Amino acid sequence: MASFLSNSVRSLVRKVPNTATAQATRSVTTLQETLMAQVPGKQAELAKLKKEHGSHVIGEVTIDQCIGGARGIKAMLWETSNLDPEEGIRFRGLTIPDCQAVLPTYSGVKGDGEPLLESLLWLLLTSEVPTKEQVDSLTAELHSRAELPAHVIPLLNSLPKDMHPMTQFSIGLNACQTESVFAKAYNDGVPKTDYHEYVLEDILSVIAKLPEIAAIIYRNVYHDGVVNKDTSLDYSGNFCRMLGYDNPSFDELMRLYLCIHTDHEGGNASAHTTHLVGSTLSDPYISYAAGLNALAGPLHGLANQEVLRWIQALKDKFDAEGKAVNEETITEFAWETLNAKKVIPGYGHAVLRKTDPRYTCQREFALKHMPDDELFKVVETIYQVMPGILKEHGKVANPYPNVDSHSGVLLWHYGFTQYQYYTVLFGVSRAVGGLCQLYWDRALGLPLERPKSVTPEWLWSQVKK
Ligand code: CMX
Repeated sequence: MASFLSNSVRSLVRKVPNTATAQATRSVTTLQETLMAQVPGKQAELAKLKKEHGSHVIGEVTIDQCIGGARGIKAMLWETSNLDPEEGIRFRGLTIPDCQAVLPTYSGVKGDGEPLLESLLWLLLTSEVPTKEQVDSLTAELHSRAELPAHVIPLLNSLPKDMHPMTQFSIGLNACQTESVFAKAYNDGVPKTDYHEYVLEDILSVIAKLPEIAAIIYRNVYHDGVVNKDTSLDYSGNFCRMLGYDNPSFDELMRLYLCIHTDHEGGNASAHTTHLVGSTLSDPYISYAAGLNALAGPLHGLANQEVLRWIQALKDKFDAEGKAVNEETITEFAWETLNAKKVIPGYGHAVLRKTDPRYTCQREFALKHMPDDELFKVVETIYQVMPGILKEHGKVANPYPNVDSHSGVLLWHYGFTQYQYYTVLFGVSRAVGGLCQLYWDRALGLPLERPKSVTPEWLWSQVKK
């Protein structure tokens, strides 16, 4: 692919790794080759749709939707995944169980263990199920791109330990922007039709660099600041070692965790922000850093830390009162939360109307790996009572649990109890969905996003008509 790039930018593009793995996989069709072959057809297909059916009406907008956070308005093209209210997420048409059945795993045997994050990255970018060899070549490529610019580690080390890990994460990624190949290519005046080639370089580099940024923050805030890598492992396994965890079962959890948090169609705040900021031709580094800031809100990704905080507060209260945590006390605590006009973290969803399949697969992981865990049993009991409570409360459109309701408990089981950090793990994963779409945004030449806003006076004028 480097042959497409201008001379001044080519010098910035990383070299193909000269490792045994890379050499062994030279005969494998690479990710870049796969994409370059797909782009012309996809461009032509979209151009035809726009030309022949551009004026076809696909929805209407009510005043409720206009003042209600644009719920349900179909106004964004998203290639990589689709979210059905009843069925949940499909990644390029595959459900989570489908992915678990067909995507390459660490052992190399499909269905034996969780899919590798690299498998999902390949699937989301290309819509093709990769071979194990292709996945291995992508692992080697990501490892070869992982080095952080020299100024980033001292910067991260200088941040106050009590700064929220998500703020540190966003700062760390923004600071890596010095490496952006796309930003330099844009300055050099490359034609619009070539943007996607440079954006792909950045996307792979951002995804490659995030685990070390995340691990430095974790080790600085909670441990000794030392980060040890093991690049003989896959992306997730190496990330676990960098965090300081060396347990094959935890590696499997991380693989599952990183896969299921990648993408949730385009309307969620982190994906949408990445897409919006990227549409101004900001490069992938700062576009995804913006997405991380959206993920850091308690109604979105921060809910995973809030769930653990809620459960700990519940346990503290009833321990102090000498009461057990059971259906009765959970119900009492839930009503206290609701009556205080606060949300039950980990429950509800803007699109889903059933239990989130990302919750279900985490529950299955818990049943397999930690059926007797005390906190897992608490989460199970909450699941028994909470939908009924929320239905009785009467406001919530979806009384069922979402992904954030279960993730923290699994981490806690392995001694990963620093829940203020949990959203960073979500952020490592969400990069894959948001950035794979960003590749297609530029490959398909999608324009600046700029919806029309209206004033309250204009809305009144419409009603009075
Ligand atoms: N607890 C209490 N009230 C809730 C609630 C919950 N878990 N979920 C929704 N509600 C309330 C809303 O605040 C809203 O109240 P108002 O009418 O007073 O504003 C009402 O019920 C209707 O909301 P909704 O249509 O059901 O849900 P929204 O699409 O507006 O919001 C979400 C979706 C996720 C923000 C909301 O369900 C929520 O706040 N959940 C708790 C936080 C959470 O778990 N977020 C993570 C979501 C997944 C993710 O992005 O990571």
